[in-house]
Amino acid sequence: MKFKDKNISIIGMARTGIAAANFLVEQGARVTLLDGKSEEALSDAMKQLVPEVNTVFQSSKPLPDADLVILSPGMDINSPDLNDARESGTEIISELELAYRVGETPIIAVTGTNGKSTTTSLIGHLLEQGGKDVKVGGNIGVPFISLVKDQPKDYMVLEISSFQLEGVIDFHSHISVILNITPDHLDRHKTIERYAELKEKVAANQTQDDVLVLNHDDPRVRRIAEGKQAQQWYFSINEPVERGCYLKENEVLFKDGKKEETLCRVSELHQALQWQVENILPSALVARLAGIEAASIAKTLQEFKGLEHRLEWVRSLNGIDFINDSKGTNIGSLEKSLNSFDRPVILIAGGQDKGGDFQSLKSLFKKKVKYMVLIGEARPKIQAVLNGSFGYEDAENMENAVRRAFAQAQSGDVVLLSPACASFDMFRDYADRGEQFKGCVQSL
Ligand code: UMA
Repeated sequence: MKFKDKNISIIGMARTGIAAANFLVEQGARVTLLDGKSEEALSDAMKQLVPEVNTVFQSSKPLPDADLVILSPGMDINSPDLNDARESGTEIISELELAYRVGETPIIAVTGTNGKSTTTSLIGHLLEQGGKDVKVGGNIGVPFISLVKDQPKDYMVLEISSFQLEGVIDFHSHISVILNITPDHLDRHKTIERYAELKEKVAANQTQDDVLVLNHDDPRVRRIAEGKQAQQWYFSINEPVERGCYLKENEVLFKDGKKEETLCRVSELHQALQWQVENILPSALVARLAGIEAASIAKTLQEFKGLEHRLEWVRSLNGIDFINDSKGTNIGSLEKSLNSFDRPVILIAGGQDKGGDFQSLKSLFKKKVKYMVLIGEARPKIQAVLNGSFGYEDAENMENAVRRAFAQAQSGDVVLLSPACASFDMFRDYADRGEQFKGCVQSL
């Protein structure tokens, strides 16, 4: 056991840190789990730990005797708390790297700014329904390390974030998918260039036996192909590609360089998926490359209903559709969601700002949005962009936001919660925000 008797400091006592700590104790390591929060605030989290884990509160500084430091995604690798460990040459890795070093099953890694969760789930589902033995996890909510004990035969399908990629060294996936790159998490990564570099790391260690799936329509993603050894496949909603999946009128087509094959018709899909064709293309492509038959892909796609909190239809009332897109936490996501509708939108947006540039959405707002209800800390920033040119009002909680949006809507309109911000100023997380929205909509 390579971790036996090693002193390991893990930062972050939430899902990732707890799973990593319990795993490493089982491997015979001496584990210290640290968190900046107080013991009182973490009392529930502590109940999930095996007794051998040593805990330290109100500190994110690894112990001086650590042989290895493991970071939860929420811990910035550039934090000054890691300076001593860095200076003493202690290895600092993310939980993603740790789990990679332990696991043996080939990995399918999905990253990008938007659509990761839908694509990851859909790939997992397509593979499973096609007869493969897979597990699905990562940033989607199930730490990778919690999956390695009982490994599937065929694939680990992982959603990967830029936070997790900060701390990888050897991480290698058999199939890497990069969906899109638009500004996000700039409060942590500072520049879009740094953010894009991190996303690119998902393909850095791939060899010619591996596969790299890229979005042909996104110039930032297309550039990643340069100098990569992996076999390159593309997806596009705009034009045919030689090797990959693309949209032609109503059909999703697969081409392997020679012949074309129809995988599904968009009109036969669930409404939520019709709004997300961009995610269907890479999912179907990966499934096909993993050996799943076209007929099986078509059948599974027709049955898939999309994910909760991602363009999720909640209810129709007086001809108004209410859509929960709480998982949309950045500008690119809001842009995609607004473009899904050809009906007037009453938009509920705002929350904790992540450094997004709302100015870039101004012309899209004019085209698509009839009225806006603003929530959360980002309100002044969004108001400054709207600059009185646009109908909007503030709401101090979700109930008021939903009531105000409903009051402005008419039959044929869409009330869309797509915040383009993080949720933590008003809610536990995006799921809590989405649940509250749905609850308020149901009680109208
Ligand atoms: N902490 C410190 N010191 C710090 C920073 C954080 O002690 O400097 C502590 C906090 O006090 C807290 C803990 O770390 O107690 C939180 O760690 P965490 O945020 O990594 O929480 P986890 O529950 O382990 O969730 C993480 C991912 N969180 C983030 O990336 C912020 C989850 O992604 C992921 O689902 C989970 O691991 C399992 O893999 C969430 C997310 O928002 C959904 N991801 C971002 C996104 O999708 O945009 C990247």
